[in-house]
Amino acid sequence: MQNPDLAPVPELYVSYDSAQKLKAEAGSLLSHDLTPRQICDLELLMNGGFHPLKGFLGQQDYDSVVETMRLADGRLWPMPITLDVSEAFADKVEPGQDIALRDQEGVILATMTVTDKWVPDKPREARHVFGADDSAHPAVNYLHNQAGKVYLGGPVTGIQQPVHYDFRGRRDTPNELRAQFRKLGWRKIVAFQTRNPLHRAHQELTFRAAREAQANLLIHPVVGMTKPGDVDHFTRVRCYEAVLDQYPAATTTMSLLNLAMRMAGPREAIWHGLIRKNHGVTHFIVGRDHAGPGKNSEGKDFYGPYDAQTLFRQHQEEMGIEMVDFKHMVYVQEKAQYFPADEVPEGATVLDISGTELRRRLAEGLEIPDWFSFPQVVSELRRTRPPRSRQGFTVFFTGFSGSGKSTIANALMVKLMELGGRPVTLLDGDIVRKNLSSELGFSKEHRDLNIRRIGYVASEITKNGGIAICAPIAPYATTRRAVREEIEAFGAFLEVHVATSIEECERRDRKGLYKLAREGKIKEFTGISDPYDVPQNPELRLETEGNDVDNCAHQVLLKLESMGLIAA
Ligand code: PPS
Repeated sequence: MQNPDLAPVPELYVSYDSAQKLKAEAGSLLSHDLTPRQICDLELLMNGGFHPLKGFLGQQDYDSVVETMRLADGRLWPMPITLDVSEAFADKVEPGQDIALRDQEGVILATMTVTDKWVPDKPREARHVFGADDSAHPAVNYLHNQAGKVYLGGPVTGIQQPVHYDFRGRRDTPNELRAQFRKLGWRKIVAFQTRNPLHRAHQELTFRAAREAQANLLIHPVVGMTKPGDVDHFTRVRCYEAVLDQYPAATTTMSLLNLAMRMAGPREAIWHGLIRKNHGVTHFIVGRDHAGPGKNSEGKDFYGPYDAQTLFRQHQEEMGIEMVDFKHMVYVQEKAQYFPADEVPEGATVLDISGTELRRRLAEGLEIPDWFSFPQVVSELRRTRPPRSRQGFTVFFTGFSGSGKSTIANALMVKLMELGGRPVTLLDGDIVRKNLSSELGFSKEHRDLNIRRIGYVASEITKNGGIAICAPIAPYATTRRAVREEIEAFGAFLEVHVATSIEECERRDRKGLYKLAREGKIKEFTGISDPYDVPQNPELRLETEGNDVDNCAHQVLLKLESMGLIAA
């Protein structure tokens, strides 16, 4: 497959003059503040990365994409690109109306003529697009717990690109890449998609792919949104830059793609292929478990390791981009060389380090061998991920009022301060309600907001190498999970369920609140007249009945030690 013309792909931007005019007029339009994921989607819609889409999907296209991987007119498009909004916002919009789409600073990026407004069947979307309505899948979790309840669809008029202050020289629109390929005379280009740092196996794989396809190589990492818990893109780009020296400059280039991944495995592979086709690429590498989301809630993989290759193969002709497929690459000791797993010489010694093992070695400050990665990459990763005993972390106590959370949290704080080495902050339920959340009550909405605030502060503390100890009731599992995700981007999260029964808490009734709750004088009281989701898999469950405070705090210390977070 060759790319004979590399003619520009259609963009959705208007001319500079029209953009100025539109910007001025848009002052009077209803504004939607885009979420980070919507900004990524909008950027690729406007710059042609999502060609042939002309805007956020309308209902007919959405239904068709969800069920058949095709737009209503039959063209292949596997991913619903939708503008989700809150019910409150949707109530203000009627089909036919123009709205302004703004970034988080309020800068107008585009306008959209709303043609459709509907409430999607999210479980159906989850089942069709992601294979299961299982919130262990990051995109399903996003769909149910982050995305708004209503979708708006309609064509977009692009005013300006989202602004990026980082790695500007490394970001290219589809047409910029096409122009670059045209200028260099590159006709066959194989793209490598990645959301991970490049190690030696990846280098070998990309070399082989370029050789096999007799093509130039585009390293095309995703820097928009990837899987929660991934290495942040700043670190990754520094790693890529370090490895780029190992590639022949005349045949290889790197460009950053501001895509928000969905981790949809096979469907995502097709989507990635179409996006690369729009960037002027002719060949696309699909390896093992492409865009895999990890394990489902039963501990099984969502997709088979080569499902993405199978689906891609079925559609590559129609897509106009050819797959270069690879088996998992492993290191063969005797040959001091990488091989695809199915080409390993018989009887040879195979070495491999999985992603989980690499994270463990980084976390524990253990050796990462030269055959596995490049010294510059390892040192970048070590700078970002120091051993766990030097990282920040959060201990998050949850349980009923009067369960003993605050008392144990206080004891733990003192013990950690005695150990020294890291600053410790206690975000106790009552303290937070006094200082951060004084205006909030106990409705679900207010409790969620309260916990989100605690999560935000704890994540900042964790990011900066400190210890945050939180001790709110935090009755909702989905909110606790959201906080966990926010914090795990920077360090460990230890959920401790203080499992004192409601009967015991009521019997103790230290603050006299249970009595008032029973009398109906306090409404929405957790455990009496309001729900509490018992944590299913906390890192630690503390039974306080018959266990003194010192012992409970000590159990937390032992857990922290076993996780490598404090020195033994
Ligand atoms: S939440 O749900 O996590 O936002 O709750 P939290 O911020 O931890 O606040 C709990 C403390 O507020 C007191 N209180 C109530 N708790 C539960 N339900 C109702 N309706 C309520 N009204 C007041 C109670 O003393 C809690 O303190 P702790 O430290 O948990 O005993």
